[in-house]
Amino acid sequence: SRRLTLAAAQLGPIQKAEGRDVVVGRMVRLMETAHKRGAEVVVFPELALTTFFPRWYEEDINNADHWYEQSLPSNETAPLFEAARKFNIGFHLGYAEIAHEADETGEVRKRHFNTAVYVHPNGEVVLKYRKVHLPGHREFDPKRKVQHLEKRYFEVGNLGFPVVRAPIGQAGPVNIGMLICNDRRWPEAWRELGLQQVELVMLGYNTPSINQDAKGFEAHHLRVEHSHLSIRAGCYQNACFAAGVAKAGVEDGCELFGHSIIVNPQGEIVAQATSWDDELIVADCNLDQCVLGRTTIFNFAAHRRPEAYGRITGQ
Ligand code: CDT
Repeated sequence: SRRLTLAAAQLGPIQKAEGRDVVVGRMVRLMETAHKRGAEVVVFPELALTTFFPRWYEEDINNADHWYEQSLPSNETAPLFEAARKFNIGFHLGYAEIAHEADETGEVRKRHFNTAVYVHPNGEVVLKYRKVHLPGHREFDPKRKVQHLEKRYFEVGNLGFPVVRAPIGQAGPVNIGMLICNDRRWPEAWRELGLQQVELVMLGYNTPSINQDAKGFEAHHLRVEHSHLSIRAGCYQNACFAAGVAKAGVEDGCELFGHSIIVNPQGEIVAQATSWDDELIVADCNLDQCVLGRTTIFNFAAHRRPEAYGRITGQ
């Protein structure tokens, strides 16, 4: 059987004033723990290197460059790459990316994305994804106690939903794909990965415990429930594993709900974080479990009916 020892490395809060060196030190310790527990891959959250900065308004986005990575690795992120090599462990990292590249008009300019990469133990970036579903708003909203300015700080991802076959540990080549935070709530995003036979979805998130738009229509306890529901359904309906990994705890007075999970292709939670701090959860994943769904009820070639889905495909 194809077995993969998968670790999800939840991060506790990162305060606005905290430097990347402190965070990277915490992450390296989690990688060491992951290695000791036999993990072959470790998944870190969305925007793992800093506080969840889209809660802070900056009038001129050019003054916000310090939140982004200009290159990977950099001096500050190099210890992650060194740890990967030392512990022979692949890692998934969510970060804010500045890229100098052409836009749809062909003009080369500075662009900002909410990005994730999977890095092989040898330091090679094997897969990159840029977040497609950006929640929140673009302008300062005086009605909100806490801003959620992802639409200000990021462009919509332009890489689609790639899946690559990457060598991971003893399992050999594994079909890996990524989603970032809000993407997990969109079945279309999961299906894009499922149609490429994804076996492992790496997914980081930063989700506030309080939904400021709820106005009494979403009970507080449903915040975590909706996150888990989305990930479990995505795994079941696309016959894959996922590591859903949170940034957790109170960042500068704003609470993020944690509850990181690893889910199997039956939609079962096989590991769950219990703290709101740095915490490693590990699961032994038998990738052969992806075969049942893929060859029976979710055999897309046999049973899917795209001709009836015109509204979704825009045809
Ligand atoms: N980071 C992220 O995408 N968070 C969203 C919360 C948005 S609230 C405006 C999420 O879907 O979890």
